[in-house]
Amino acid sequence: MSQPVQQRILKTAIPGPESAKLHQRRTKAFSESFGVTLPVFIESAGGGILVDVDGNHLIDLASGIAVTSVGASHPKVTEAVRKQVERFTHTGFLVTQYESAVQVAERLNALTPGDFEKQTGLFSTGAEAIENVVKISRTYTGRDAIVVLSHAYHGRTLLTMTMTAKNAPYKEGFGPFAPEVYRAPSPYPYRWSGHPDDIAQQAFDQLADQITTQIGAHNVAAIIMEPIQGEGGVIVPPAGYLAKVAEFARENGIVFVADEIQAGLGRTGDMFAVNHEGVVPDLITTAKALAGGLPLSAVTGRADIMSAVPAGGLGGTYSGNPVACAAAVAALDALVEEDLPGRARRIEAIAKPRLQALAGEGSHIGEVRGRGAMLAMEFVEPGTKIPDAAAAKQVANHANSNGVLTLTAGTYGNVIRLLPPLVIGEDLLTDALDVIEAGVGTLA
Ligand code: PLZ
Repeated sequence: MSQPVQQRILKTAIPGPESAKLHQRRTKAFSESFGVTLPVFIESAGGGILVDVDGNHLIDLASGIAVTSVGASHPKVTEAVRKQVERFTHTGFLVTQYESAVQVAERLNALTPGDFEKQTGLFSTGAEAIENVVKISRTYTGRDAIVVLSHAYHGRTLLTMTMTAKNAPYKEGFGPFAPEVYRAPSPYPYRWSGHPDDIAQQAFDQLADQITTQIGAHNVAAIIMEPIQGEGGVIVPPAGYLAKVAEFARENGIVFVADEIQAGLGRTGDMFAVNHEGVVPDLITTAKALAGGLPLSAVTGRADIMSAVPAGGLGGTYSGNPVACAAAVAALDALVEEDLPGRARRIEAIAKPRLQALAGEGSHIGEVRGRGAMLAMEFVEPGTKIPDAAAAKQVANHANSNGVLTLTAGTYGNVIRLLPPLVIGEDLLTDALDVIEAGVGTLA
């Protein structure tokens, strides 16, 4: 099927009657413990558009949480998937092998920063990649402790929710949590005071002090951080912070891991977010954009670390599923051939100034931040830095009901994120920004 018309079209209220009917069935049949941003049901999607069952064309500023960077139906991806499902859907890479898994590994080894020998392991979800990066780092170092940051998001499994910072809804009632996970303060330039250089130094000093005096550097297996914290509110660390941490890790035999599951693979305007700062992690986790919408995740990095676990120690029934691998080869090719990091930079060039124009004196928008197509606005009570989650919700609701799908985020729930597919057309993006501007205009 060809891509839907790349235009915002509203035929009914959002959600429309057909979506409402399906949602009623959902409410009865499907666990109510899963949230939903906008209770519409989708019939087709591609480029920057989602078409719902009422025929509305919604502009997609969510990408299914930073997944469909190449769009939800990139012709190369759908063709690769179609061909692969006709050949076979599964063998189990632990049982018998196929070339596409090797191709994905080769591509990731080449695309990730660092001119040393690299290897990759494939899994299915982001949380699984994080779980495995912990197993790998512990085996390699013979140490237990894992250091993460405040505002971090790493997943919903027992270990990864332990590593995630925010209590509700991710952790509330789900304890006891996994042991040996320690949390250092994340530098949050908007909410910390002082020059960014001082904030970087201060945050680093606190992390180093905590590791040295409370944990013992010789007990730390890995420091794991998002180079831009996504769910936490698109928090960009001050320049120099990541490099200081990477250096400290190197000096102390600690594996330095960048969780690029949300920020990686072109979204921030470079292939990896760490590249903006020239930081080379020992290991990088990827997922989301990796397979153009199919579930696939990876851990990539130094070959000696990646093969530290004895054969048989890593894997899973579906790890590196062949349909997902075929999709990933196509999606990674599209990412490079269509210069999607360049498209992300173009999105930033168009969107950031428009959003910044809405901030300023007396505004509900305290800060506009982010890189590439990973942008955000933080809402506060005017003239203060008091988080205003209601304002963010009001603007998001306005956008959603006018056919622009937006996501909220942030430890305080007061951030609106823009995570459009990198292939979104400029007219669509401009139209979406007009709607957001009108939404901000509804705030008293
Ligand atoms: N690491 C940096 O952003 C997933 C979570 C959505 P999974 N973020 C979206 C939700 O509410 O469940 C994420 C991430 C970073 C790890 C993960 C986890 O990836 O594929 O959701 O397991």
